[in-house]
Amino acid sequence: MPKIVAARVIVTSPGRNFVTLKIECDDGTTGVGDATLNGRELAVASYLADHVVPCLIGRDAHRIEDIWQYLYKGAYWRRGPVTMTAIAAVDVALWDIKGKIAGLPVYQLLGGAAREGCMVYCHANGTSIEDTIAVALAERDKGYKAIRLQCGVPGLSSTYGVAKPGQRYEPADANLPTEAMWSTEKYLRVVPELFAAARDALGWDVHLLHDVHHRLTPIEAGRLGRDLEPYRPYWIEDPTPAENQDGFALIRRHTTTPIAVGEVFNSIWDCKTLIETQSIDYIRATVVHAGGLTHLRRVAALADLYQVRTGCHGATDLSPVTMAAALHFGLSVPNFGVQEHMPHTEETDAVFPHGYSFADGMMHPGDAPGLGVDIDEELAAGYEYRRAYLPVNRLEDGTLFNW
Ligand code: GCO
Ligand code: MG
Repeated sequence: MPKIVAARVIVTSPGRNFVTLKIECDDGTTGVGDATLNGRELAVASYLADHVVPCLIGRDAHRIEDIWQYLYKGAYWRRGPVTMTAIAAVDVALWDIKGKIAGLPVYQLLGGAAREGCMVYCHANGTSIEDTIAVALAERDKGYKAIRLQCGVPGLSSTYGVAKPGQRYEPADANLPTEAMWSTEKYLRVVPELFAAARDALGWDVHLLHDVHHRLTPIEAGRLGRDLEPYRPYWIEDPTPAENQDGFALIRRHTTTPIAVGEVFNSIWDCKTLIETQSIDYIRATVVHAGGLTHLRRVAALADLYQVRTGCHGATDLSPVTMAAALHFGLSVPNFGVQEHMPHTEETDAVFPHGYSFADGMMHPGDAPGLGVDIDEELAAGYEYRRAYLPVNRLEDGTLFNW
């Protein structure tokens, strides 16, 4: 048996913060898992280093399910983003180790390729509709078959999903949270105009997506979904906060626009009602925040019973280790829908050398044994952690609102 002899938590900031767990076995085999929880990184680093790593030493790295159950049930305190991100890091590192020992890419261990590649969607954003469409046209020329559209809202100085001029979109951009302003009325006017302009410019052969980022009430979301129906969006994402899951049934009563949700979910219990009541079409829970490959495959299996497809979160705050894991997952599950793809910076890519690739709108994890991704610890050591928060959002009268 490959015995776990060491596990290190590596915090690095090549342009943004990432937490990585590296597990080492007595035969020299190593595996990596992403443990990044945007804006709360050190909480997971401590959970791992102080509470999980001591329990791993001496265990058989092949017993992935047993270790998963040990960390989940054995902690007594179940679920929650910090716990489930820490468990995910261990789980993914163990799959990496198992693949390396077997001499097979992880997707082969998960049942093999169920398709040729994973369709990915990219981001097109701009302060105006025109700028957003120009970016979307350029992204389509790169081969993307699915594009997420976000534009500035006239009357609001900034909004979710729109980069500052000349920069890439990076939400966790400040030492203390910056404050943005929100108006649902102004927002609801601009999105249908954006989609109308996009269909005029891009035609009908590309999937168009949009992220509402938890900002509407269910009835407002129903209205947006209905207003967008003529433009046939692939989905609207996070139309309303998902704590009250009954709200999604209300959205369903008013629109046939497909609904995606789940990037902040961390277990199958967050997904269960929404899936079983067929209130959603795509589940966006991710490998890193929902307990790793072992648990996300369980979510996918439940979703498959109800024809709900996957659409995993893949923003730049999820490291290349998660991207690799997501592609092994996406290639192998029967009910894959689409995978989010926000390319990382060159600095990040250099710290995490990887074998996954993009061609013709699809991504493939590559065929190296294991995940096909690693962390260059020497390079990582040169990038010191710096605190970085997501913004907060207020209504125009100052009321704190959903970011
Ligand atoms: C997305 C997400 C991100 C999140 C970010 C938070 O759909 O990609 O909504 O933009 O805001 O990952 O850390
Ligand atoms: Mg989102």
